[in-house]
Amino acid sequence: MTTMAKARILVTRHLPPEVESRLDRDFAASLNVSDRIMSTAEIAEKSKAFDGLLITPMDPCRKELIDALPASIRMIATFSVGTDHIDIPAARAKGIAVANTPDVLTDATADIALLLILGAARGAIWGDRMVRENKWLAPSPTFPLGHDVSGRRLGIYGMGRIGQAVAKRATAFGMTLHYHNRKPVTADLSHGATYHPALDGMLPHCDFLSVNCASTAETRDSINARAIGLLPDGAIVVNSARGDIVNDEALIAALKSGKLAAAGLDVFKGEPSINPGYRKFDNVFMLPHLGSATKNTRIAMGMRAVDNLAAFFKGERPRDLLTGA
Ligand code: 8YV
Repeated sequence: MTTMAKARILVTRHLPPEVESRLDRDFAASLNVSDRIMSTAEIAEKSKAFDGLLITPMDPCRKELIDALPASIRMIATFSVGTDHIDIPAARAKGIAVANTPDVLTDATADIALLLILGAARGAIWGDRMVRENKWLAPSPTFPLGHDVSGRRLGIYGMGRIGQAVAKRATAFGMTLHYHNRKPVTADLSHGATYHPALDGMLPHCDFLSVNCASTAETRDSINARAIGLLPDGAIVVNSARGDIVNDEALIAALKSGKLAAAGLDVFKGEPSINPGYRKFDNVFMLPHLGSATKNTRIAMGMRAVDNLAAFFKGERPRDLLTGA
């Protein structure tokens, strides 16, 4: 009987212990328990001794890195649903398989989108600050006041799995739903939301705008000054997708002018070094990219990435293959 050599996997970041144990058991894995950030050059250099990479969105896998990868690397599994950090056409051209981790983080991320909506509208930041900093001195019927969520209109930009899960939750708050997506989704998945084939057509209907699309050449910078200008006065923008879909300067200007009543942001262009302009606003509810950040979700993401690696190195088609025919 011959024993197949275990596939050699370079794991770029520290993953949940359950996931690392499995990687250790089933692969010849190089773990990064100290969570040291590796440069692109270091990943390329180290890759010479490996068959596959398990990366995260913090490890940009642009054409430069893909082109520098040795022929031994046959698969890149990312610990994320988002794939904007990977040049998929370059990987495909080089015959490298790519897979992501959809589904398992849908609920956790949609929960965060609702947290952003509620936190931004109801004053989670200024409210917390009043109590924490002992500024809650004279309770008043007229101060402070937030904004209603129930009965208001929510526009969902991107009606994929996460957008649909946001829609499902928002119905429980009595929100009227609108969505923009490249294609309409079936009635059972849209939760009664009205479809808008163009983003511009949806924006005037959004008391709240929730960004839930992928970051692509088409969506990047699409929530810019022009788009924000199409929102009703006093609208609230929340983003739990990718920071670069929103133009920071335009959003900050709209918060400053009062065009927007508030914002809720879990993701930022260039994170973790964010546009410092956001820090000035008490009506901007911010989180450090917590969309998928629950223990169980992160374990499930890791297991899904490992499932994809296991299938590929067994000669099977990984469930979440993005480079297939
Ligand atoms: C990150 C995400 O993967 O799935 C995505 O696209 O942005 C997140 O879930 C996570 O923060 C990386 O550790």
